[in-house]
Amino acid sequence: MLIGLVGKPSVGKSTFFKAATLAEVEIASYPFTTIKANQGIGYVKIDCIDKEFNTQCMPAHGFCINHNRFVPIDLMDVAGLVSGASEGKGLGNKFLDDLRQADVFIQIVDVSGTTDAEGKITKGYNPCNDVLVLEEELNKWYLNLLMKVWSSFARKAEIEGLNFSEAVAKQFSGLKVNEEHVKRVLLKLNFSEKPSSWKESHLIKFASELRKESKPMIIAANKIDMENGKENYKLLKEKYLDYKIIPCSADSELALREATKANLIKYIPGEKAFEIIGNLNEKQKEALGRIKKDVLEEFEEGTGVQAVLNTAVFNILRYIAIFPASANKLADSKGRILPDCFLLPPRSTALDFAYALHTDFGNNFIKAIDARSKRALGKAYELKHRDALEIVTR
Ligand SMILES: Nc1nc2c(ncn2[C@@H]2O[C@H](COP(=O)(O)OP(=O)(O)O)[C@@H](O)[C@H]2O)c(=O)[nH]1
Ligand SMILES: [Mg+2]
Repeated sequence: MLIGLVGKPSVGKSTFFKAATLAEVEIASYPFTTIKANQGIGYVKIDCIDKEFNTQCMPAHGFCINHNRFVPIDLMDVAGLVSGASEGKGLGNKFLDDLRQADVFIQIVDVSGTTDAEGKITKGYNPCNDVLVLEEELNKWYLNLLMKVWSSFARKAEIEGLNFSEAVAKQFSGLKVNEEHVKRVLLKLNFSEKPSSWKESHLIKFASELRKESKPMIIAANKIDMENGKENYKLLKEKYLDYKIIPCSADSELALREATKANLIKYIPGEKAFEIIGNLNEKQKEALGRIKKDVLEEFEEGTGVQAVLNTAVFNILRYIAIFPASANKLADSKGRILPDCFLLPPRSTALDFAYALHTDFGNNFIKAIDARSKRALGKAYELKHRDALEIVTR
């Protein structure tokens, strides 16, 4: 799964990215994955199941602090988008190309109102604008791609009697569009015309709905620590009722993670407090004090960075975390306890999980066993968040 950070220049995308991926150890432990310069590993946080089994897990990927399990996800920092990107302005198409593979977008918005539409310093800017501009650019991008192929594509699909949703999903699989997305869009739009006779107005609606389905978005109301932050956050919330909007201070999260790394404080990402364990100089004391008072104690979700990632994965994409585990043995062949945790799409089954573990496990599936209840489960069993299962094969 890939999460794309989007937004105009200077809103704090790179700061968010750096804060969320600040654990170089992790990158080193993935020697065979090629991570592009602007891609890194962030984490979603879940209650680890090790506590229920009275043990301490040893993650092969990610980490666990006080039974808070941090499960890796791929994060991408994208160059700033400005109005006109879909026509090639700014980094234009390069920017959009990067976004193809994302499953969900985090739009970073600067709620301080101190950066204009192009990311230059200003005062009293209304950040509500930025959301509109971004939506428009993304819609145009989808529309351009649709227009290029539409007339011949729609006719061909009709003549050959193809399943329309399947054909569209195939045509746009590069954008991670799947059949479900297309079906939901068609249901919603309920056009009476055949696709081959759709007019531009139909295509415009279709493109924007398909964009919303295949690239859902959450908004990080960043720089909430600055003057006017709260007011502008309120404006955003009032205007965009359909979006999940989370107050955020990427800068504060970065400072907290850096202080943690330097052994100055103990801080678990997402928490509302930290403990001082090192010798702080006056400047550090002052900075951390400000973060404590203006951010951590002020907002329900602390700095918001962890909440944004968790909400994107578990509430927007509705993914679930599944642990491979057997009732009698929680360790793998190397003696590591509960080393793995998989993130799977909603409505995944026991068989899907088997395939996620290994193709052979899928092909030779006999049953799954719930590590908690020791009950046997069939192929079609629908997985629940934090299930712990063993797959029994032939
Ligand atoms: N006060 C404050 N400043 C921030 C925050 N996040 C980022 N910044 C600052 O905003 C500026 C632009 O950040 P950057 O991450 O480079 O933005 P990008 O162009 O979107 O990648 C930098 O000076 C950051 O230090 C925040 O949460 N609070
Ligand atoms: Mg940047």
